[in-house]
Amino acid sequence: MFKKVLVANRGEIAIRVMRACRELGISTVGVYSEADKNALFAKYADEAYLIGPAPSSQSYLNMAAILAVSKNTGSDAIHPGYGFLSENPSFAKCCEEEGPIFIGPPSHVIAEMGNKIRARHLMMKAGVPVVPGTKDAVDDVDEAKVFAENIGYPVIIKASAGGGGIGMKVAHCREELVTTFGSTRQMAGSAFGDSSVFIEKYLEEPRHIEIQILADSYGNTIYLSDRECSIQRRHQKLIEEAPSPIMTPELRVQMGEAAVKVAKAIGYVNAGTVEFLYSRGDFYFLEVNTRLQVEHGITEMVTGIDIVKEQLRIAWGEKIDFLQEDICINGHAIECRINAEDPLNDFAPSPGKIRGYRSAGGPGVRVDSGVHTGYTISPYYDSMISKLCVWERTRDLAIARMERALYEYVVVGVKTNIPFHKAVMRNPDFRSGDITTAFIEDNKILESVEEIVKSEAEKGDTLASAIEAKDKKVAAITAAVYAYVSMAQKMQR
Ligand code: MV4
Repeated sequence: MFKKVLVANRGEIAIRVMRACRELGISTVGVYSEADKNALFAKYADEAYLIGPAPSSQSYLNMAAILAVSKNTGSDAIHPGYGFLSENPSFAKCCEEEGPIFIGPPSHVIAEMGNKIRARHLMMKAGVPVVPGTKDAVDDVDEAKVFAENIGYPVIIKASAGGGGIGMKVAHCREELVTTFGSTRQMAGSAFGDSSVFIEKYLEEPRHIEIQILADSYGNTIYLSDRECSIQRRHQKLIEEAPSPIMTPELRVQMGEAAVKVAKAIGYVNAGTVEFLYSRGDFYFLEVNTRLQVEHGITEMVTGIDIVKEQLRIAWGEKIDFLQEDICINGHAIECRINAEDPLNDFAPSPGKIRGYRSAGGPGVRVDSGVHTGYTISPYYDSMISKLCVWERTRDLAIARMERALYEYVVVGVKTNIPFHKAVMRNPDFRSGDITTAFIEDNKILESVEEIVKSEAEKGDTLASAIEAKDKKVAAITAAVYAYVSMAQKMQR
């Protein structure tokens, strides 16, 4: 097994990867920006090095600096986590050419899946259902009109180099198509240096269901659980669950086998995710995420497989030591992403110092976090401060457990989206499993969040005045004490 792994990431995911390394007896190298000098992950690493100023372009995306640390520390491999360099084919290629081993798929797979037109071609060839759409790039607006009017509006125009919701626009009629077609191409050109776009039938209110896969270098490819990721806002997922409330044993096999077909068709190795849209009983291939995903933990909870350890073993050249039939889905897991943001102010980021912090715990609760009391959330990075995951035998029990955990979770000093999650857990549509990607817009969820925030604010008035007290030390202690005391807060229904 590797002796030393460099983790080219920050925050909770850096810690998650280092935990797996530690359990496997691998020593860890952290890299951090000036803004993260005091961050927990940099302390957690066996050794850690400054790689540049706070902006990601100069630190977490700085390939030369990261490769230099790798070389100087004698690291055998690099784990990129998610975001940053995780889906950058040039970085993976650099690693392939100069060693250390890149813990992820081969660079050509990352590149091919980054090209959505190419990905669609490969899927069609492999016999995997794709959304009805153009086979190739559409270069002029007349061609776009012909296609759209054949298949019927609404249609969606997608940049071939886009993905994850970036570089796509919907057109509901001819007039909209004409303007949108030009603007999407233009945007794609300037954002990705590739203006090619393709067009698909736009599926309204689909569900977003994805399949976690693992593939080793010996042709063994296995699907783990599916995940329902429909509760998102502007392509930022907020809540995920495994399995999807609509999943049946038959559909799981169908989608799982489609995902394995996808992986085999492209020569996939390591952990990956195949995203599908599900609408009215049918599912369609969307894209492949060639990285470890934020929400991998819920799949770990329902399968018992440690996905990060599997990534390390596969990259080291080991065979997957279990079979498809060994995988069974046990119970139900839900993840709430805890973000430092204000759900009542358009989810605006709320950076600053955490004055009091106590995360949830107890049976069936997993918290992956990179923060603590006294930690300052930097405005330079995304606002996620932790992932709260719960497991229980059934979906109803898991929802009750999540609600309980959310009431235990205390963050003082910055605004968080915890009240949003509380509102969703008691929302009747969520509870019945009736969720689509339009959930947040459709559901008057924000009114319910407002109510929760208001009633908690009344209780917290004394706290607020303490926090604002001039004596910072007194304020911090008060906040920390409050964090503990509020554990005793009764859950309101
Ligand atoms: C779509 C779609 C409807 N019809 N394609 C957004 C993210 C990217 N992976 C693909 N996306 C979509 N593609 C067709 N033909 C709706 C979305 C979409 C979406 C997908 C998954 C999760 C959330 C979403 C939110 C809005 C739109």
